[in-house]
Order: sequence, then C-alpha cells, then structure tokens
Amino acid sequence: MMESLDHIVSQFRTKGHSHLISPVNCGHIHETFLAEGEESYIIQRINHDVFPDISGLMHNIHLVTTHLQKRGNAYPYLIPMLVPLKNGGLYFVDGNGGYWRMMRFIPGSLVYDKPQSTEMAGEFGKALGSFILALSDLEAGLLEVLLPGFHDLEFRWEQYTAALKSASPERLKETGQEVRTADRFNQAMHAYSRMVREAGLPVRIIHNDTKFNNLLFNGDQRALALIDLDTVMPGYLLYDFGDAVRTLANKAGEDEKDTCLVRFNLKMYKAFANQFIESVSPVLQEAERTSLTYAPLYITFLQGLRFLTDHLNGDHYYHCDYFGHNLVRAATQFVLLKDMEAKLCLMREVVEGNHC
Ligand code: GN1
Ligand code: MG
Repeated sequence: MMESLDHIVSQFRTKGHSHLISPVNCGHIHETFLAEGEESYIIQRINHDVFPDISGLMHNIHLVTTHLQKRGNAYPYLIPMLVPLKNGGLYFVDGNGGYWRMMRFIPGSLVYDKPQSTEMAGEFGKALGSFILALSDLEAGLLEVLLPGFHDLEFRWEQYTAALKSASPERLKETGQEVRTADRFNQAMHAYSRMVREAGLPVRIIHNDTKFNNLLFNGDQRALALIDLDTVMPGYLLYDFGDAVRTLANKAGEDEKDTCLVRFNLKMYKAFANQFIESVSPVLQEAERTSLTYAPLYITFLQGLRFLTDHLNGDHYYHCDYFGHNLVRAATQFVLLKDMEAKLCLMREVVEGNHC
C-alpha cells in the first residue's frame, strides 16, 4: 500500500520528496493521507461512489480556490490550494481506477470538533461569513451541481421512505423512536422547506458542509482556513448557517451514544450567529436573515434523516465503525433537534431581534 502511495504522490508537483506518508482519520467520505517532506501535503483518494463527476468536482474546487486567492486581503484566511500533477492535470487516476488529488497542508493548524470558547464560535461565524461574501461576485451558474438535492428535504424524505420500505427486519429493529421523531417533525419541516422555496431567496455559492471541524485554527485559537471544499455548490445561505450551528452548538459529538449529553448550547449559537450575520451583512437580504431562525432545526432534521436512511439501507454511505453507528448518529441529531425546538424563541431573538 505504502509503495503505491509513494508512486501516487510522485505524480504531483510537490516541492522535494515526501518521505513519510501516513493515514489521517477525518471525514466520513474519502481516504486521506498526510505526505510529509520539505513541504507537507494532504493526499486523498476521492470517493467515486459519492462523487461520480470527478472532473466537475475538481473544476468547482479549482474555480473557488482561485477566486478566493484573487480576493487578496478581502478574504483574510489561508486557502487549501490544489497541487496539480506534473502534467498539469488536477487529479490522478491509478491503475485500479482510483481517483487521487492533492492539496497543500496548512502547517501549525489544529482541528476541533466543537468550540472551546465563544470566541472560537465567533471566529467560525466571521470566517464563514467572509467566505460567502468573497464568493458573492462569482456567478453561481459556473459551478457544477454535483450532488443534486443535497439539502432538499423532499429528496431526502423520498430516500428515507424508500429505505423504510425496503429495510431488512434486522435494520428496522430499534428504529422505532427515530421513526416516530421523523414523523412528528415531518409536516413542520416540509412547511419550512416550501416557504423557503417560495420566498425567492438568492441562490449563492455556499460551502454546504460547514461542520465545525472544517475550520482550521492556529495555536491561539484564531481561524486559519476553511477546508473541505467538495460540496461548494449553489444553495441558500441558510444551509451553511444551519449546518454550522448543528455542530458547533451541540454540547456532545455527532457520535455520542449517551443522548443525555446532547444539548443545544445557546451561548455558542449566539457568538456564532452574531459574527456570521455581521460579516455577511453587505449582501444579506432581509428575507434571508429571517430564514436563518429555523435553519438549524431544518438541517439537523435533514442530517438525522440522512443517518437514519443510511442505517436502514445497510451503511453504504457514511463510514461506520460498528453495527448501529448510523442509528446512534441519527438519535443524537434528533435529540439535538428537540432541544433546539425548546429554545427556538431565544434563537429568534438573536436573529430577528424579537423578544420572547
Ligand atoms: C459528510 O465526511 P464529511 O465530514 O466530509 C457529508 C456531510 C455530512 C457529514 C456528517 C459529501 O461530511 O454532508 O453533513 O458527513 N458529506 C457528504 O458528519 O455527504
Ligand atoms: Mg466533506
């Protein structure tokens, strides 16, 4: 394995020779390695099942990273630039049909699954707002829609109901509580989704995977770089806001088995939301701002549904460490959702300024 990785790394235009190549445990989708040498690089085997259009994927990332780079000081963060092949291409296809790409490693960077202070939550708000603002003058139609319906509830609900119908008894066992939660929120979520569609909100270039651990920090806990640009596609601002809140304002992790530890952290939410709204304010429309209140509930519901669907389907999408892992993840999302529901009025106060 290491020998062939060496060969793969040697296809890219790196500075010097990479002498140590080791696996990095991150994300549910790709296989990731760190190649260390005079300079260090991240090398990934792209999940071709999830991203069938590799050339569209790499086109999007190239377009977005070069646009951000041109913005100079207007986007004051580091950018995970692609490293091209020696022949100029953006990805390498190995003898087994595996697709590989390389990015510069950002030295001194640290990853956190959740913020350790409200300042860190605010840093995320500022960085994400700046990212969307910096891309607001790039035509959204230039990007390929790689994963159609990614944050579309009608699409996800259809996938879920199909999985429910075809699931094996073994997979259906113990899903009762999650199925009931899905049913309980179904109507309200669909109503929000319809309202959003009919509100004529601007379609922007957004990140679409704003987990807290997709922001790198330096040793002083200041934001360094927003990474994982695979899903940068056209979408609504509320998707990025909602997904960020889903991860940064959960007192527990996505994989937590003890749901008693799952709680919505209003302080982190507030710190993030205020900074996000402020940094995106030059382009933020009033209807968009209002749409943010319910967004964390919508995205948390959608994510719970996606985990539950994958459990019912036999864990083909998300990497799992044990039987029932996806069901644990779904339960965590749904408990978080219920706590968000209980605190919705306080969230509205932050976004819309109305008193409870
Ligand atoms: C996947 O593996 P990662 O962190 O890149 C998923 C996201 C989910 C997330 C949940 C392309 O992201 O949409 O929110 O898992 N990415 C894709 O942890 O489906
Ligand atoms: Mg990702």
